[in-house]
Amino acid sequence: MAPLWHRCALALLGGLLVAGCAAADPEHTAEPGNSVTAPDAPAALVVEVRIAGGQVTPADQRFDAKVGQPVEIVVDSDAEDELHVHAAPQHTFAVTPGAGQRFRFSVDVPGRVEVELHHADRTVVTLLVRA
Ligand SMILES: [Cu+2]
Repeated sequence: MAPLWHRCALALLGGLLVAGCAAADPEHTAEPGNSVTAPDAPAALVVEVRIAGGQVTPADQRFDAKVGQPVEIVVDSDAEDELHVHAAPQHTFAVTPGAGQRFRFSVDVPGRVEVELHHADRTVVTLLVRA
């Protein structure tokens, strides 16, 4: 009786362990939420942009970035505008009045990438993207 109980417990334990491992894998690979699967993918570059009373900050601030690095533009605005990322492919985001609007993208091609506000007619950020 004891050996039988022992075997069942082991099988149960083994089953739990296998289930645990199987469940952990897809969770892990889906974690970053983008197509970059390199284990040492760089952390997101976060840039805060403020539009208030027709004034825009920053003004053409330079940042270094890497190909595939997530870039997040966080916008506080009192006006509607259009955020335009001059990358290939380009990205256009609609800015509305409000705080903490998050626009996320990554750049696939190395080079200079200007991020503009079309209505304010300002370049807020230039990304220097390296391979
Ligand atoms: Cu533009």
